[in-house]
Amino acid sequence: MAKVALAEDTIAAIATPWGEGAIGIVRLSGLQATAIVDKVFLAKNKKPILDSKTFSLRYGWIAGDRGVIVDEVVVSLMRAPKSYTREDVVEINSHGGARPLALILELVLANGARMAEPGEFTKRAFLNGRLDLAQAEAVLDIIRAKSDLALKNSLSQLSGTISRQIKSLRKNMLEILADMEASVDFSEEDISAVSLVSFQNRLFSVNAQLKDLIERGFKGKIIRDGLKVVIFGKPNVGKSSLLNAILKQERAIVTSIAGTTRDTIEEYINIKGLAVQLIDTAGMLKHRNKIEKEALLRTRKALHECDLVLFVLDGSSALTKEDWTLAQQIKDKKALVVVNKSDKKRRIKVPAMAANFSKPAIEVSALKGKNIEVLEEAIYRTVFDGGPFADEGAVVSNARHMDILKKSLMACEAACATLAKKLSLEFVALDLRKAVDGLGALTGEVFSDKLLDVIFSKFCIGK
Ligand SMILES: Nc1nc2c(ncn2[C@@H]2O[C@H](COP(=O)(O)OP(=O)(O)OP(=O)(O)O)[C@@H](O)[C@H]2O)c(=O)[nH]1
Ligand SMILES: [Mg+2]
Repeated sequence: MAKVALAEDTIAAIATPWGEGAIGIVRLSGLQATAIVDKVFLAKNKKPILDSKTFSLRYGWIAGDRGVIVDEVVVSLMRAPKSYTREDVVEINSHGGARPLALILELVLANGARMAEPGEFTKRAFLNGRLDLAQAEAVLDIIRAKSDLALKNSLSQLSGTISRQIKSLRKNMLEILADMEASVDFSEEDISAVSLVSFQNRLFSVNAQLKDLIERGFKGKIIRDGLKVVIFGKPNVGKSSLLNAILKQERAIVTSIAGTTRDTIEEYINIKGLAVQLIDTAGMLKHRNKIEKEALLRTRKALHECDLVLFVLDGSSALTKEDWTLAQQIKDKKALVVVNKSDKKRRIKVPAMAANFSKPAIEVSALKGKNIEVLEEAIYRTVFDGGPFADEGAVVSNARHMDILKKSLMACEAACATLAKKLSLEFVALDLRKAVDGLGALTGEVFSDKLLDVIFSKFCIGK
């Protein structure tokens, strides 16, 4: 990537959320950051920020026209290049109210700063080479993390784990490309069969690495967005009771009347750091009125969108035709069979249920709260069956990154197919080049203004 010259203008924005808070921050970045702040800041020790050391704090006041005090503040300075943006960054820490912050921002804008665009501080960090694109996107994922696992994954991405894997894979591909392009100058006869096999093996290895990244990316999506789990089963088997038992609160209405639950009920829980969305559904098979018709539609939609189904059976009575009909609807989904009401006399056996539906089965009592932790562990394991997350390193969790990986894999597979057809290496190289450029856009080794706009417009102003 070409070295980008530092931007000429100095940007400013309120960096803290709108509303009341203990502290609010107006942040500036750019060549004029210190000079602009000096125009509005009265330091208690009367020394200008311009002369301050980097990583220092100054106490004083922000003053507007004719020296009218706007707020009492602490100003911090981080000089280029050791700052978030690699430019001079000054942060004015004021009281966290909407008025002081707005007035301070107005003052710095009136004195030469420009209002920052969404994500412009992070964009500058990227353009100035402090972060690559995947790392810059991790900043947004950290802010939006819904669970500890998501946070951990994004922090790892920020530290460059994903970028290193992608860059090394791309370097590998560039070497293959260079060797292919060098061979293009030779006639077909001069390229030995041995070297063709070697190209083939090298491409296979690249393909395998891309596939592995994509497969692990499925976990990444769940880490990032949470696991959507639907509680499904015929009326009265204890679906709502199970929801309540997992939540440890009487959230859903439970009665002995079949068809109690109509609307889907959605709640979040945290299982070992994983965000899990639990959805209780209506269990009727046929509707008798408009409400039940809508209830059925909602159940179907939830089933379609979920990552995992808890298929609940009443363990105290024999299986019925209804159970089998519902089982048909989830045969292609990832699911756990939950044999409920284990506190009553058992009429069905857990291993037989696992065999019947070809899914793992667990026995619980929602009423007595028995075996609920075992069920939670099983839910967790459907995502992390290989063991705890810590052993797995960072996984690709960003939708843009996944899309690039999938397209790169398609291009690499096309390169393999072209090679297998014994077409000229020139054509193979053409396919491979597509994959290389795609991966470059993931980390930002290759980028366009349009791509940066798409990425950074999702950030908040001030980040
Ligand atoms: N003994 C026993 N009874 C249970 C258990 N779980 C649920 N029940 C009872 O079964 C009945 C139905 O429970 P719900 O949780 O409402 O069942 P549901 O599957 O949500 O039913 P619908 O909403 O009608 O589809 C209630 O009387 C519960 O008290 C259990 O583990 N043991
Ligand atoms: Mg219910």
